[in-house]
This record gives sequence, C-alpha cells and structure tokens, in this order.
Amino acid sequence: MSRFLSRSSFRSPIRSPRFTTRRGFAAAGAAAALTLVLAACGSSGGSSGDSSSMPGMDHGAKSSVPASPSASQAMGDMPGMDHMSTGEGLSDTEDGYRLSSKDTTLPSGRRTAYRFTVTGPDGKPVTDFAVDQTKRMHFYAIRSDLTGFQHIHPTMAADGTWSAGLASLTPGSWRMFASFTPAAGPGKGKDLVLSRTLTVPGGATRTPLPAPAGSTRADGYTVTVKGEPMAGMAHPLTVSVSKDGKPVTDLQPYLGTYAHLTGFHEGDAAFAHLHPTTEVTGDHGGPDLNFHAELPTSGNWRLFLQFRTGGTLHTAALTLHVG
Ligand SMILES: [Cu+2]
Repeated sequence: MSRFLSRSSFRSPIRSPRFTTRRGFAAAGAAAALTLVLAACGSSGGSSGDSSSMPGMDHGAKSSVPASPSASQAMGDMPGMDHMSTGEGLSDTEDGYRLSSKDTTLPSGRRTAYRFTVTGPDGKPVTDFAVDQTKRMHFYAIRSDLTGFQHIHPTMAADGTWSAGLASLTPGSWRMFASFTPAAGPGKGKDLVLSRTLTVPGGATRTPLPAPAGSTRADGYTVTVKGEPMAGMAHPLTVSVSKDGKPVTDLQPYLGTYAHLTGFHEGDAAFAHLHPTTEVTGDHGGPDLNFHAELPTSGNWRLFLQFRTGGTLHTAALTLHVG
C-alpha cells in the first residue's frame, strides 16, 4: 500500500489551495497503471493537431477544477511534504502582486537577460523574499511548444529589479515564470507563480510534443516515471533513476531535494512544480523518488526532472498524459 494514500504523508498544500483533492479516488496499485493510462489515452492526448504554426501561449485551456479550500484545510499540518504542485501561473498578477517587465522581445541565438520586478499590492517593488528551496526566486523560461526549458536563479538589485541570465533562445513565443514567496506584506508566506510572454523574433519552427512515455534518458541515465495522475487530484508519482541497468543511489541534493520536477501543460504552458516527498540524507539519494503529483488540468504535460550526480546537473524530459 502506498504511503501516499495515507493522509499522514502530507503537509499543508500551501501552493495550491484552489484544487480539489479527492483522496478517496486514489487507487491502490497506482504505480503499475501508467502503462495502461498511456495505452488508453496516449494517441488522443490533448494536441490540437497543428504541426506547422507557432501558436501563442495566451489561448487555451482554463482549469475546470473548482476551488476547494476545505480540501487543503483538511490536509492541514501533515508532515513529510514540502510542497504540493503549484497552480497554473498563467497570469502576471495574483493577490495584488504583479510581474512587470519591459522585455517584450529578446534576441535569439545568444545569451541574454530578462529583467523584471515584482510589485506588491502597494504598487512598489517587492525586495523582501523568503527563501524557498534554498533560493529567493525561481525563474523558468519555456517556449510555447514546451521546448527550450530553462530554470534559473536570478539576482536582484537593491531596487528590486531582478535579472535572469538566459542561455540562447530560439525564435518563437516564450513564457517567463517567476516563482517566489513574499517575506513581508499582505502576501507574506504565500507561494506565488506569475508569468509573462515575450517574443523572440525570427523564423519559428514548432517542434511537435513527443508522445507520452514511461521513461526517458539524459546524460546516460534512464529516468522512469510511474503513476496514474488525474487532473486536479492528488496522486503519487514515482520517479526511478538508473544507469547501465543498475539503480542509481548517488543522487546529490539539488535545491534541497534529490530532484526538482517542473511540468508545463501542452497548449497553454500552464505550470506545475512538484517536489519529492523523499527525505534528503546526504549524497546518496535514489533510485526511487516519490512525488506528490497534483496537476491541475488534463492533457499532456511536459515534465522536466532535474537531478545532480558528481556535481553535475542533469535534466530529463518526458511527456506525461494526465487523464
Ligand atoms: Cu529554482
């Protein structure tokens, strides 16, 4: 029996009070079911089928999941869970906080920087941020076809202007996400994810989303994902890392965990951030990492799993279908 089915394995879902959690639905043996889910849903999953155009990111799905504060309250003060999944992050404002940037275009093909500020309900730039996962600001860039993932920790000037150093961007429409927690003011302690789009001029070539798969490879590592995620519901997700057919047991902490898992939804690039519930005990994590998955919308999600071995950061990507 999975420990995820026990309420006692969760702590407060501070990032996602808006999502319904139907715990009773969580099925025993979920870890074995991904293959079935993929077989049933993989070929029809989500895509609108276009392969030539470069769609903008502003259109697309809205969550149909109703708000349910009681569900999050019910999960109250339960240990073992650092974060639930983040919300969708598709707006540049939430709770009076706003992500502002003059950068509406950035050049392609070379290193560049995205500058932004977060303003609070009083309209002034926020400069006091709480440390979350060892950083005061987590920043993500993703192109509208869910390629080009970058996860960056920007630096802040004294006036609250952040600068995120970006690796080379390809032409197209991009979404920039800022994930942070105000350390003071009305939003103190709230985990917020805000985003803005920008254009990288040039001839854009849309890359079709790879089909859902149970495993992927990165830098010689094989990453396998098992789980049966359903939109808006809490489900366990187990990620296993192996190399040359052998389980990997030398994962090093990265941002305070053994793996950092970010997901983006096909079509609208909605964002989700999942953390392992696995305890961190030195440089010998793995091979299995348990995540709490609560992806807000159905369809295909591109997952980016970042993990560290021997001082090197690896990023594995795979497509997960959420029913
Ligand atoms: Cu980060």
